[in-house]
Amino acid sequence: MSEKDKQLEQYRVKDEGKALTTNQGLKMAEDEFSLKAGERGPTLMEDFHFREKMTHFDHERIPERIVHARGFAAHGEFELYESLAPYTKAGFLQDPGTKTPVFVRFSTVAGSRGSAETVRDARGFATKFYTQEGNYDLVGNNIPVFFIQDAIKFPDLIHAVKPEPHNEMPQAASAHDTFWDFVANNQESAHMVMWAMSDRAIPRSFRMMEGFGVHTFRFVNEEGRSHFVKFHWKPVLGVHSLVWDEAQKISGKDPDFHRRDLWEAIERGDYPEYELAVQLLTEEDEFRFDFDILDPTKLWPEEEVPVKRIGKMTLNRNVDNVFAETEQVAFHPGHVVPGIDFSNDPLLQGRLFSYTDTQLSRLGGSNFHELPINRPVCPFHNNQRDGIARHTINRGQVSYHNNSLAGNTPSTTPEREGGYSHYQEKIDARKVRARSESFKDHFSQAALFWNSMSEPEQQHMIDAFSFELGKVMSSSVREQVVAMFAQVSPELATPVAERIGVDAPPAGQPASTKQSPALSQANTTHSPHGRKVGVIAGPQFDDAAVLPVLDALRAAGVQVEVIAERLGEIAGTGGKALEVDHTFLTADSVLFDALYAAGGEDESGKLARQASMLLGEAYGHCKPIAASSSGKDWLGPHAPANGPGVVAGEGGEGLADAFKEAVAAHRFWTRD
Ligand code: HDE
Repeated sequence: MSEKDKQLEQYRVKDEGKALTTNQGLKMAEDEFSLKAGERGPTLMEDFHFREKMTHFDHERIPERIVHARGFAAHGEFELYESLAPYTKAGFLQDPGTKTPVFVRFSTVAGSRGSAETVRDARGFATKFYTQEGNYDLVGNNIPVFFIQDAIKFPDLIHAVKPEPHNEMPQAASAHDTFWDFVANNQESAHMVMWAMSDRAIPRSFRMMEGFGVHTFRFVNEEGRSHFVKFHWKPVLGVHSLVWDEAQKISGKDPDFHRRDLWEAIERGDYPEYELAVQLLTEEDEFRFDFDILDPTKLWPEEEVPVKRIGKMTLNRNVDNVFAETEQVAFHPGHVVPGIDFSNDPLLQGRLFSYTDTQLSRLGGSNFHELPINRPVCPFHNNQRDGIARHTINRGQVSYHNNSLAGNTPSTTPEREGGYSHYQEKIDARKVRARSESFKDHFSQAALFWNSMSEPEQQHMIDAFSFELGKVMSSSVREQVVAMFAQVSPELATPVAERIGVDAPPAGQPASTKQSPALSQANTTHSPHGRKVGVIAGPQFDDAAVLPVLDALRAAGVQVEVIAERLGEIAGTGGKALEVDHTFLTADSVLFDALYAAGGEDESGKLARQASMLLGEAYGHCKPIAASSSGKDWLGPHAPANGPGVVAGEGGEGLADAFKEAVAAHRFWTRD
């Protein structure tokens, strides 16, 4: 049990098997009928039980987060690989092997709390490290840059992307006029829009996306020397995505697709893992680049500033209660520990105000740090008092500093003994409302991203821009957007213009010819581990051919689920049985990474047709397909046996090996 888990244990309650009481502990003899004047008469004011139960219910909801309302979280631990002492004095980054409890919340940004999860959007990736020196929050996204350069524009951005105020449409989508009007008139958004229109914005799984701290932060070591640092989370399973048509269909078939995937992986012990990595720059390097390192619309190309992997986070426990933990957790980029400090990135500076402020209304007051999920695992003492729902019972007479009555305690801690002290950066400046000249190149890195994409990734982006702008009613906005992205690359803007009824932009040059191969998902880790394969079968399937394939898949970390005409068991020709997980009513090709047509008898005369429909859609989404025995008959014009990524054979180990390889490849884009 981690230290955080032990702390949470004090607050856990099991109601099962207990007597039902009021909140005052009174056992009740009746809980179904309110107290009435006669069996058919009006309810009485006196009914304290009814009033208490109903009042509590009436107040069950709290305001959802202004952004990132839809989220899902899990507990885990972070283990350090190597000491970062040369760069930072942060206690949890000193000794290799140190384990720190963590709580991580993943989220979409734009949708409301009940919205679908596979929408096109950035994903939040917020981590709370419960360190011995206090909580450290790394509140990041799965995209390394942001739409705007200055926090004062955040309300404008969010107003533009949220449902339009006059009709509250569309939900959890950027494909509408106000978002694209904002983009065209705030051109600093160009780089992040490129990411948002890429496959990164439709992740296959929370387990398969990167996380980024986005801003430049500071590490400060024991000698007071500072380095600039960018934080990355690298998923061990690699970075993988859905395709857009599939993502939209999943929104209907399973709006909980991402949380289900995370929940199930943790429940079956296949714990999601991410490596924490840092990019480091010395103070002297600050002006070495063709971009400003304080500009949050810029990344540090991994080929120019190496990414150093410093530890691994493992998510190994689901929450006990989503409201108490996931909903009430309060992240804040200003929750730092000694050795971690801020840069002057104007976006970060504004965030340092917003996060505490928003909790005051969301969590109802200033004592949200006392909620079990938010409490540090180390002691905390100060002279803050009172407020709504105060839990702590501070004893004694003194609640001010300086004092003599309590020996001037609680006392401050000198920096050399671990007290937090801000990095003493020298500032010599005028007070101005302005943007630095060095922040004004909005297109070079947008072009870098485009140039770094593989061909299928570029095609997906053209499709995404065409979809989103296809939903924009204003032709003026569509024209402005095309003109803007023509400055990134005409290769992108011209085909989009054609599809959305806008004149092609004048021929021009891309804003940059640079590439960063690390940005392409084509270069990520590929493994069958973590994938979900649907096995379509009927009674009298060839068990000698099929079962070894399923065993081999499971041994490679693949989740295997059987789809048949009805639930229960189906027996194979050799008498071995398969437990059915889904019928054709509850399964759909979009819920699987790959399908295996395992064959069997078509008792109803509908099996072959239903199987072919699933296989045809999986083929259309470029997914791996295997077929053996009579399952091969279910292939056809929509999923041809000789198509790329289709392995049709006799079953057994030969088929298993070829299919595992296909599952690892994830998609076969040449079908497109
Ligand atoms: Fe946030 N952001 N944000 N944000 N953000 C919130 O805080 C804000 C930004 C991020 O799972 C809010 O508690 C401003 C960048 C995540 O609970 C709010 C600006 C990045 C989460 C807020 C930004 C993020 C939030 C809403 C521009 C990536 C969810 C509820 C200056 C580095 C955390 C809340 C969770 C949540 C403000 C920009 C990440 C309103 C003002 C850049 C992952 O305070």
